[in-house]
Amino acid sequence: MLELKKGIDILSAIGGIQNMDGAERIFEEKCDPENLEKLHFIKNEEALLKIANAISLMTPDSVFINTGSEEDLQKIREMSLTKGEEKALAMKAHTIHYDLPQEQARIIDRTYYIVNEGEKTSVLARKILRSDAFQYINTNFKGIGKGKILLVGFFSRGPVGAQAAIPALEITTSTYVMHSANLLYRHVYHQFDDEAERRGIILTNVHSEGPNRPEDLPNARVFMDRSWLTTFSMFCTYAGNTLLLKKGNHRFAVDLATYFRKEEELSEHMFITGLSRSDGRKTYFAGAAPSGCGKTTTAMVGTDFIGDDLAQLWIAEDGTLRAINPECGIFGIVQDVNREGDPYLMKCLREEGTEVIWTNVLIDDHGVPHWVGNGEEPPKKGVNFQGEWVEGKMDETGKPVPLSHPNARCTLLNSAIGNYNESDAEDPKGVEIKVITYSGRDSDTMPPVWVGKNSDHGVVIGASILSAATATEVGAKGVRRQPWANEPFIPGPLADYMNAQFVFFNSPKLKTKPIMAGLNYFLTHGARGGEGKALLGEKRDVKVWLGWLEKLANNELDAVETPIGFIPKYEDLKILFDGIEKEYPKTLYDKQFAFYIDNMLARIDFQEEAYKKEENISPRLFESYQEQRMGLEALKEKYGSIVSVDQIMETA
Ligand code: SPV
Ligand code: MN
Repeated sequence: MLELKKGIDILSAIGGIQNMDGAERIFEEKCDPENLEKLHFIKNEEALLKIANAISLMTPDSVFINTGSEEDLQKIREMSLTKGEEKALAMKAHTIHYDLPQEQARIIDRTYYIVNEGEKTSVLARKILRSDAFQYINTNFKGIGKGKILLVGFFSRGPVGAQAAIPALEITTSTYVMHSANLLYRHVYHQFDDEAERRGIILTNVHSEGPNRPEDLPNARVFMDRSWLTTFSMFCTYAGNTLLLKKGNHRFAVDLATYFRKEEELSEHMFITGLSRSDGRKTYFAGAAPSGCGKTTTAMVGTDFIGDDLAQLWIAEDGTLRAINPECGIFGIVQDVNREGDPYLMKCLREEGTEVIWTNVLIDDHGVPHWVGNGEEPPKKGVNFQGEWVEGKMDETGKPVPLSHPNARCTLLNSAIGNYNESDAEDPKGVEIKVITYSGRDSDTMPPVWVGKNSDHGVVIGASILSAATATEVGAKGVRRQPWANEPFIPGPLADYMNAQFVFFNSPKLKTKPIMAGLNYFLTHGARGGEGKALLGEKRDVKVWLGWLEKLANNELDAVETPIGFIPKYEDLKILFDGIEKEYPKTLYDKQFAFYIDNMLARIDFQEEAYKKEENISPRLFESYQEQRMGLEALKEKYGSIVSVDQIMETA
């Protein structure tokens, strides 16, 4: 069990400021009159002490208070250009920021939870004892802000007043990090005191890039103090390592939901998007996918886009499942974003009118960004994440350097995106979620879409996500388990998190239960009797899978019952494919939905074995696996190891 405020508060212990007099003294020393006045508007003492101690710890030359006013936002844009963390591009309001070549993703080998003696964490996570973290921060972080301006911003993770929204401080010497926060999070400087009071907690994030040289990267650390809801990040710039309002605070939100709001809230690595029909019916989805597996793309398929990365879910008074996006912008992967698949994003990226921070893409001689898979003619040279680039450039190991890094991203406001439903996204009551999806990068086993038979089944779909490594983590390799696609962000034991999922989705308080589905866009021809790694599906098919789920959630069609859950009938998909003007031959359906029973059984064995190694995993998981296994074995006995949907229907 997690305990808050346990052990020493490292920030205040090293900062050394214990009371408001001390805080005021350091504010007066480091703030000019204008910034001092801005700071004086904030009355919450916990926040002020955190800020004072961050100043004392990092000893910057001065402090800039970011109120979120247009003037302050503009100041930060200008500071970033002057300092050189960003450069202006040809398009108005577009800039480029480069992370060090060796820091193009989350540095999971240098990311730790700070724990107290005896505290359990996820077996997949790294942890560091509080006393060791204290030493590290005291040695490496103290004085890191010398010669720099420290920026302080007041944000909310979610619309003001939403039950799941949490106020958070971003304290950083990096203008790029603060500029990104300005686009990704809601400023609540004016409501900060009230929100802190209402929620009873605040989250604190302290970062400095330091000298930002490759030689400092081995010393880079991301520390998350679970007990004091404070993050520390040093010697790095990639937003996933530094803008800890995002994944750092998401990890705290997972803890808070799991240990303090069980049966009330969940905190998920999910997009939120809706489908509206011409008759006014609107159905919202929340969907999990591991980083770099098409979450943004799926979210953009909706007519009512709300968010592409994170969702805070809760059971409302009326028994519905509600969700908010803690963010208000996207930090999206640009690789393979093109006119055909992502028209809304392309408009933001290629036409004037949107503020965009680009990272780690190629900039040509005309100040225009380019990236892999954009469907345009690529330039022959430019500057990218590894410096000067020419076509055919090799790295030191003789591997070709791609035009842009596969984890290169663009940061922009959701309100710039054509299908964003801003009024629903800003509603503190959240949107009602009727469909939950879980997906991974699975080349050979699961069909494009299937739906759990009940809540337990649904939870097990989430628990069983499996995915190939992507470029979003430095050094990641191979295929691995990705429970709920949230595993990199679950601080405590997986058993606790899983238990909270079972309790939440089976709760009698949840009167309108969502359907819970698996999605897989990554089946290959090779895995279905053909040749090679080419995918059986295309990006535009996502509309069909979501469309089918929309109809199912609204009780408009029946599905085929199978041991793994419900799958679509060919005729229903055919109609939906007609809707996107695509041929959908029965032969393709047969390939996509045939059961390759041995693969499915091997998958169950693999998951079961892994979960058996962990303590206290709910028996519900094993019961569900066993039930699926028995059903699959019965099919195999009757039809052999490859079973068509027609055969499955015959059995039913
Ligand atoms: C992800 O990798 O899941 C992201 C980007 O959304 S990061 O900020 O690195 O987490
Ligand atoms: Mn993510």
